[in-house]
Amino acid sequence: MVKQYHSPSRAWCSAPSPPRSATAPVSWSGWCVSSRSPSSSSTATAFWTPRGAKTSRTTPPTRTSRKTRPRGTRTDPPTPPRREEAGEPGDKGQNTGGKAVGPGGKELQQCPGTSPLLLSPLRVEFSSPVKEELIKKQNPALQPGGRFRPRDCVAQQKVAIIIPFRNREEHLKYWLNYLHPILQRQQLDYGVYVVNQDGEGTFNRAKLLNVGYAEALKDYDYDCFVFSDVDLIPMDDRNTYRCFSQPRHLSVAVDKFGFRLPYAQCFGGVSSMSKEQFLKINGFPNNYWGWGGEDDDIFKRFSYKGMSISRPSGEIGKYRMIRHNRDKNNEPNPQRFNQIAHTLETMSSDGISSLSYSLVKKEKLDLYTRIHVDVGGP
Ligand SMILES: [Mn+2]
Repeated sequence: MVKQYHSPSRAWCSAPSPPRSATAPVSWSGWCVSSRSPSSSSTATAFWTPRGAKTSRTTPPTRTSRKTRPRGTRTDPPTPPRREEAGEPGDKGQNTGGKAVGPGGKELQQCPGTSPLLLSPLRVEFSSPVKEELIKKQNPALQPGGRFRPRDCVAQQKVAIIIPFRNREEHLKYWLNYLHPILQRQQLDYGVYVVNQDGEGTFNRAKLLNVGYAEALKDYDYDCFVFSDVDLIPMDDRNTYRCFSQPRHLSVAVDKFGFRLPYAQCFGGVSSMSKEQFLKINGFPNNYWGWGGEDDDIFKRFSYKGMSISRPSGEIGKYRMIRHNRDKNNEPNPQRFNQIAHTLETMSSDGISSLSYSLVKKEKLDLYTRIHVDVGGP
């Protein structure tokens, strides 16, 4: 089958970020690329330069060397992102449930809006693979299924982290190794769900996310959902994996895109939303088969329902992406432009309300809950 386009916007997106290593060329399989029609891509602009010191509320000690900082070349940050690093009134998903009792039989207080355990910028690298045994040893507080809750306070939110997955075991180990300590420092009551699409059929990221939402809720009364690609690691633990008064896009400054937002409507990579926000848009579309478009559909769902997207600053929202080649059976979906054009008409009928799948297996492993699902085909 001949692909109709090698979209110009894909090339446009690659421009700001020259390959960092001299290893095999990386094919473009990242999100936030080429899903929009070529005609609209010319309006895409970077939001800000990552350097903006005034974008963060505090100036914590920097652990990464100055040399690793990206060079911001743009000086046109016309649309500053909303900043809600410390909790704000009206945040959704407050954990106001029953009284919890701590180790000494004392009643626990709610955790503070900003965790005192945060380390700020972190060193992230993918040079040496990690062993699962070591990750377990380094995270002794984890409960079966990759669950955790703070020992000394009641977490503000109950967060399910959902990862769509197939054949990326090495990436998953990096993710678990980096994220578990971060999420614990963020004092979240959380669980990690890896949703594996069984079989060799065309990949369907958004449907896997819907499945993760549904299956996580069978385990626990989660009120916040973070949807993350397996190859994205945050470089600053102030980028909290929790929910806000608006749906949030967390991966705003990825190394692969030159630490900049590829375009203003970008919603790919890592995002968070409360249960209420998710239900307001009827969850995610189930019929985006193959690569691309589903994240733009989700963005449009939120705007049609009158919600705006919140984002951390470009400094706090930095990420590293694990380099990889394009996956098999995840070719660009040629129908995506047409599909995105009809989100308004389809969103009420296609979503969590119409989700159907067959659960093959659900395993509570030491570091995460693994869901095996047959999502069918186009
Ligand atoms: Mn990727």
